[in-house]
Amino acid sequence: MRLSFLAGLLALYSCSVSSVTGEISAKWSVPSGFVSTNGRNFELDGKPFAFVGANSYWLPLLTTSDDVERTFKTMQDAGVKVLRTWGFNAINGTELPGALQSNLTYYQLWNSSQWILNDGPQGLQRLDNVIATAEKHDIKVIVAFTNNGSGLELYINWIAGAGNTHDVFYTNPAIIASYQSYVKIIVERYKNSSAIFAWELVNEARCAGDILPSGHSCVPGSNTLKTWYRQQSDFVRSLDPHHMITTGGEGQFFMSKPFEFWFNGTLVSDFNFNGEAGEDFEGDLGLPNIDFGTYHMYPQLWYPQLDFPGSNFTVENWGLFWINQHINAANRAEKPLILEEFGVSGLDNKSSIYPTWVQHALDTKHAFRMALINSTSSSIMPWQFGELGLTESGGNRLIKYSDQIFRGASPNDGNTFYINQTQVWDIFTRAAQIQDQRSG
Ligand SMILES: *[C@@H]1O[C@H](CO)[C@@H](O)[C@H](O)[C@H]1NC(C)=O
Ligand SMILES: *[C@@H]1O[C@H](CO)[C@@H](O)[C@H](O)[C@H]1NC(C)=O
Ligand SMILES: *[C@@H]1O[C@H](CO)[C@@H](O)[C@H](O)[C@H]1NC(C)=O
Ligand SMILES: *[C@@H]1O[C@H](CO)[C@@H](O)[C@H](O)[C@H]1NC(C)=O
Ligand SMILES: *[C@@H]1O[C@H](CO)[C@@H](O)[C@H](O)[C@H]1NC(C)=O
Ligand SMILES: *[C@@H]1O[C@H](CO)[C@@H](O)[C@H](O)[C@H]1NC(C)=O
Ligand SMILES: *[C@@H]1O[C@H](CO)[C@@H](O)[C@H](O)[C@H]1NC(C)=O
Ligand SMILES: *[C@@H]1O[C@H](CO)[C@@H](O)[C@H](O)[C@H]1NC(C)=O
Ligand SMILES: *[C@@H]1O[C@H](CO)[C@@H](O)[C@H](O)[C@H]1NC(C)=O
Ligand SMILES: CC(=O)N[C@H]1CO[C@H](CO)[C@@H](O)[C@@H]1O
Repeated sequence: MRLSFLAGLLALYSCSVSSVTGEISAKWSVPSGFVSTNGRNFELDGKPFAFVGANSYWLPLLTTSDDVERTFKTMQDAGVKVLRTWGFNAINGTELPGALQSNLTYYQLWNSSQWILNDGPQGLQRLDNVIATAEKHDIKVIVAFTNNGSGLELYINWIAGAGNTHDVFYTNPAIIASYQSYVKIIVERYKNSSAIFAWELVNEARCAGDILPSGHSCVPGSNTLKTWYRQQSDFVRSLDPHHMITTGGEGQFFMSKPFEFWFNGTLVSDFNFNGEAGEDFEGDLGLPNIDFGTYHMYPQLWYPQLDFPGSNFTVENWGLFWINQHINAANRAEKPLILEEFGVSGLDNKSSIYPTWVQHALDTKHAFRMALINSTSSSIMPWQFGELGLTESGGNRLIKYSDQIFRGASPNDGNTFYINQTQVWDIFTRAAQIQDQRSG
């Protein structure tokens, strides 16, 4: 069933329909300045909204408002319209002394099965500043509620205790209640703000974590993640009728005939298509309160064996194939799509591979059901946006979880690109101009 024709008639009314269940979730009169969906497109104040976005998880960790301001100015000048950042920063009680000393941002402090909220100047007030500065620069923000590893496993360790598997996060009622009490605080804090683009349930959910393994009940076909996505998206919708909601998933499929690839003379079942990771991209996208699809793309990391003789695809071609699979699925679901994270390491790899990926993602004509159609395109958010000239603490304060600010440059995990790397920078600023011309 499809009702997208209605949305064209009623500019203030947008609705999405799950073809799987036939359930209807109508978002009545989205307030002005709020981004919503209209069929396969995003829409802002009744006009199409296509964009190039930025990922900068470290923005709320900065301690200096000038550095936040400076970063948003660079983004705005580059044509960035949407920022994705973390709405979580949880620490262990044992980490508190170091956090206080280094001015590390933290929102949740775990020292028992009940975390303590920090909404002070070193806590949520830093996220407030990021959202307010985004608004000033006409940039919308995607806010994620927790993270696959670091964030989610604190809930498991403190509530369910040691010896549990990663997937109890999705099923343990006390963990779900604790997660929801945090989500409620964040959503209610910013629910009136047009600077929020969308809520994101978790970054990169999988059955297994980086530390804890998966249990026996999170398997292909168990719908563990889909059930959780449904519960949590319904919960967020009950708190906030207007902002969009998405999963934050990497976009793995659960296909009845999963793709395989040749490796060293053997055909290998591909975890991105066989449901083993936990997601079911098409099924999840069909949920009534999942407004658009997200997918991530790191073929270089996911298939290190690609450099091995006897594999039958390249990093670049695998990316084009992955983009195609998601565009086709989003066309079937009649929902918009964001390539929400992607990256390769090395400047040469970036400047040779990104142009083809970006062009393919942004393309609005695709072969679909044997015909060339006006397709959903895929807005893009490369991982990750870099800023130079930061002033903070002499520019070398340790940032939690991974990287450092080095000589004023924001954290560089190998995928970061900066304005001084013009060959890469220009790929995205040109793409931003194309997206801008398609927007109202
Ligand atoms: C954590 O709990 C212990 C024992 O309950 C207490 O002594 C300690 O002060 C707490 N630490 C923090 C950071 O709240
Ligand atoms: C932490 O912030 C305070 C107040 O802004 C400042 O005086 C102090 O130097 C900062 N400490 C570090 C380690 O950056
Ligand atoms: C947090 O602190 C507890 C108690 O000190 C410890 O057992 C646990 O490994 C720490 N880390 C995480 C991720 O829970
Ligand atoms: C949000 O808007 C509603 C209706 O205008 C108002 O009652 C409420 O106080 C606002 N909440 C915040 C947090 O600004
Ligand atoms: C690699 O080979 C497998 C098995 O023949 C095939 O299913 C798959 O599509 C191939 N991949 C590419 C990118 O050509
Ligand atoms: C490839 O296959 C050969 C022969 O079976 C084996 O000796 C070799 O270890 C394999 N290489 C890898 C990287 O799996
Ligand atoms: C470029 O990509 C190739 C193929 O994945 C990889 O082997 C190489 O290390 C990359 N270069 C850099 C500088 O990261
Ligand atoms: C496809 O888009 C073009 C340009 O926006 C428009 O003229 C054409 O009517 C559309 N075709 C269909 C089948 O919607
Ligand atoms: C650009 O800035 C980064 C970060 O400071 C630095 O590592 C790099 O050498 C600079 N120049 C180029 C061309 O990448
Ligand atoms: C499985 C998975 O998605 N792992 C990611 C979890 O998040 C960390 C960053 O916190 C990434 O490095 C992992 O790749």
